[in-house]
Amino acid sequence: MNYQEAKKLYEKHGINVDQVLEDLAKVKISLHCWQGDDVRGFLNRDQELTGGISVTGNYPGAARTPEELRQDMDKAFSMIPGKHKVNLHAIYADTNETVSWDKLEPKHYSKWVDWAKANGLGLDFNPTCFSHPNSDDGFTLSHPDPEIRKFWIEHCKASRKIGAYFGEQLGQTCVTNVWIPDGYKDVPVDRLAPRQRLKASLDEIFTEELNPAHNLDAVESKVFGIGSEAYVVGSHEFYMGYAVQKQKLLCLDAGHFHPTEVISNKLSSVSMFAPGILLHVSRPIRWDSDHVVIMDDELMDIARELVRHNLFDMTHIGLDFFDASINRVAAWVIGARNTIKAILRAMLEPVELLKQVELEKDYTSRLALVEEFKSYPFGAIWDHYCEKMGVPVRENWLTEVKTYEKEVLLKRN
Ligand code: RNT
Ligand code: ZN
Repeated sequence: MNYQEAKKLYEKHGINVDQVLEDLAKVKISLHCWQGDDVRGFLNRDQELTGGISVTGNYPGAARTPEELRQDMDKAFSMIPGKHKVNLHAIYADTNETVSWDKLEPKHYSKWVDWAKANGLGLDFNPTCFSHPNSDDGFTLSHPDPEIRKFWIEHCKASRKIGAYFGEQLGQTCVTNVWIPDGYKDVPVDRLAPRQRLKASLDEIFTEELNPAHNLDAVESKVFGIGSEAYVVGSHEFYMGYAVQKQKLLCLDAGHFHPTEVISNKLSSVSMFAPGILLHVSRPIRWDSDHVVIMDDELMDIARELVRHNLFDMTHIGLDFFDASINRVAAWVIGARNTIKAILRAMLEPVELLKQVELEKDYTSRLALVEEFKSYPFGAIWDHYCEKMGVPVRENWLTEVKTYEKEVLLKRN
């Protein structure tokens, strides 16, 4: 089916396809830089990845320098429709200086800002509270030692300032997201004290008011990590409470809940009480495995929630996965294209009609229509959108990735 025919089918249900494509072009995805080099960063390249997260695979071609990482992201963006953002971690500082992580400054990231400006990109930020000797025993902001705690508090304060600098320089709000790995491998006796320390640390980090047009703070929970199987200090309840009380953005990572618990079912509730939401769109397989995002039911349900309740103004959409077993540029392209495609699919559903039949208790029609719409020709609209936005249509991008692999990536090893 061609675009015009597909468009007509949707228009029969009152869906304005031109408007949908205009709205879709405004949706920004924050592309996580850490997919490009297996979460290594540049500050301390010899340090192994810690924090209870893990990257598997040894596909050739990982970026080794900031220049290579930016080159790879440029390539990925040339295959993703729309203007987006890049999500940096503190370990991705672009500097020759040896600088302690509690002393990081905006200047250490100025080359990222130059690049973002030149490419019309926004930037988001994350303090890196792992892969460092001061996090070796599994605790950072909730550490019992005030000296260690202080180090991480200063690192997070520095990170917020870097975020504000991004926002101010780029004229686009930066979301600075705090995630820490703190927790116990085995059943703790005192579950309260670490949480009290974490709260006190966060309070100190957030003391300085920053212009919300430049920087917004987010906090990210988790249910368990490798080495923190029994207890995670920053649990969902902890951060849900914190975000509501302190009016911070709540980050929902799709891999951070029990296997049958989904973040799509949390968005409506969180939207009522938190001032904003940060999404880490990811794909857990059996655990928080951070697989590349595919077009599965949960991705569709996340997209549907955003569309049906029009949560786009309050929700910042970021990706969070790391797969080193496939071409890393392809991983970005697949995950980002799927996320955008899922949002398009959700925008092409007859939301008003569906809400109406539900209200009328016509659950037969609800089920029938939702199921029929699953095979409506969104692919034809998607192809048209890609073409209009000047990016490869369908799997044509794969040829470009293969060429890039041969000409650039394979020469790195
Ligand atoms: C870890 C969290 C966190 C990290 C990144 C690298 O479980 O999901 O968001 O993936 O900060
Ligand atoms: Zn995450």
